[in-house]
Amino acid sequence: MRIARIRLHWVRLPLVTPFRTSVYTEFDREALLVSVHTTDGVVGWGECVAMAEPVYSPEYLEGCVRVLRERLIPLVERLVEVTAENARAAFTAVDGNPNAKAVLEMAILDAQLRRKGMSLAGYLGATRTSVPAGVSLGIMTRDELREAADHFWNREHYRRIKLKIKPGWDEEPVRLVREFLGPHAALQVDANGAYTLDDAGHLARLDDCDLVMIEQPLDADDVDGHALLARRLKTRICLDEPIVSAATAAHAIDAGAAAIINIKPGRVGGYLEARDIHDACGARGVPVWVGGMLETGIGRAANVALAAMEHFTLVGDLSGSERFYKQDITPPIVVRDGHIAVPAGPGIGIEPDEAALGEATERTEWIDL
Ligand code: OSB
Ligand code: MG
Repeated sequence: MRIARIRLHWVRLPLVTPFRTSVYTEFDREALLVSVHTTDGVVGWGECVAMAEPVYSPEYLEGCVRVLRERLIPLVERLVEVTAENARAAFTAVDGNPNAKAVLEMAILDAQLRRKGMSLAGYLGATRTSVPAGVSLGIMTRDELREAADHFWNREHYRRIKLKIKPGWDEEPVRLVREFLGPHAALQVDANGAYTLDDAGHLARLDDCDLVMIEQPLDADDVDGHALLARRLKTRICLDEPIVSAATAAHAIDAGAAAIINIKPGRVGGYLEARDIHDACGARGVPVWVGGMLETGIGRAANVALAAMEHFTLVGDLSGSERFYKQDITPPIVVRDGHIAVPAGPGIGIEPDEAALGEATERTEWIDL
């Protein structure tokens, strides 16, 4: 496969409601889509999930653009045969920057699979034909929370609810939603690193709420702290931010810091590394789930394919398009009976809707190879 041109698309999608975590509030999703155009006329799509500002990880959108333009695209240009596997190997010459690597690897992989007529799920060896939907609810008022829980649980039949928590917004909303949903609903929380080890006693108060997990209670750097905290909690700890590779996942598990791993392809440098983390966790008997980054239909479709793999036994942050967007840039991802169908078409199995993409696009840039 050879690539003739690559196009960067800056898009902005207003969120149906602001999304608030312990560290930031998002009103619009600013995303970067990358399309690779092969010499034989195939187009592959990727979505960069870095945020506009470095709030969740050190990467941010314009930094990704610069790394893509100046480092990663030139590396692809030098490949004799362009494949996702070869691009991944070439990208090791660049330190860090997983979101930038992931979007280009994804677009190349999509083109490569479309040329072969193979689906991403098929390529990953995934066998499920649908995956359960899960929703991540930001920090909001009690009334809004009750309404959101009612909407996603009772009306949309989502299979799992995740609450963003922080000091001052933890035990009360968790008990409120637990009571509202009943004892058997899959409920979990994500602190995005908002606590310290001194909060262990306080966090132990959540132990009787039967949470599926607590995600990233402590700072991303503090793997040792999570291992200590794990001994003081009954609730299982899941790591998100610090897991950047199969090696870091294995280390965190072996150190007793994580009983569960959240896999986000962007955070780990692409779907190939995501697959390796899945395999490493599976070998250790550690369940995994697919995390979300407020993806458009492009990123969500690919994440649904990933979630169809064997060891993704916990429900992911996989919601329908309408959870975040009034108008997605693809035909909408739909939740039916609490599940999302795994795309069966070639590549990621979905393409942007031209009119919707045009509407959301602020500018584009062509790069000739
Ligand atoms: O920690 O999982 C997180 C969004 C942005 C940054 C970090 C996180 C999230 C989410 C989004 O929780 C969930 C989703 O996309 O459905
Ligand atoms: Mg998280």
